[in-house]
Amino acid sequence: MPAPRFIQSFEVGNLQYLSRKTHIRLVQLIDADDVNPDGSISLVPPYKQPYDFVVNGDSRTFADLVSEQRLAFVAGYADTIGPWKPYLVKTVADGVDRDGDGALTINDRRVDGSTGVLETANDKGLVVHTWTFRNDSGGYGFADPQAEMTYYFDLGVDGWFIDFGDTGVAARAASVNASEIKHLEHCGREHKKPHKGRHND
Ligand SMILES: [Ca+2]
Repeated sequence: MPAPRFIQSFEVGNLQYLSRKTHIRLVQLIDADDVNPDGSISLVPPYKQPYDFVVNGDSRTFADLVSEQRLAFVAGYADTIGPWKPYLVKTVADGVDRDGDGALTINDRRVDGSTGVLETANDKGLVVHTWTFRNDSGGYGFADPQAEMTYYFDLGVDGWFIDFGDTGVAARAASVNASEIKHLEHCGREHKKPHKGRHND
């Protein structure tokens, strides 16, 4: 069985075009400039909008794409969304040194749980991959990279971008969803959610 393949883009128009040309799964990547202390998403060019929106004078931002209405729009041409992690989990910089190292970093942020984007995307039939998990770069709200990864799997993400695969495998095994993930991998994830008939060509 061939390995799963994905085509991903931070733009929209090319994915809409490809949705009429290929059965390969398409991923709408969703970027941002930064995350604000209150957990809201910071949108500053060139990380504010899909570049084809910039060119076309379309005012919609990356953050607009994760509203309930716009996730339905994305589900019309893509199988998967690939949002940056802070779109899925809200963390707040509240000045508490949670890891006790005497310094305030992103690791210390308070983890407030799901933003709801993951659940809404799933409701629209979209698979969710998020990024990027690394051993050598602190996570928002987590000092331990493996704990951060397990948290996202517990929440129900379907996949992630990771530069340290061994940690990812261990984090996945530790997730409360480990048995379900293993079952889905065994059975194939091609049609976790029914397609909506866009591949009729
Ligand atoms: Ca600290």
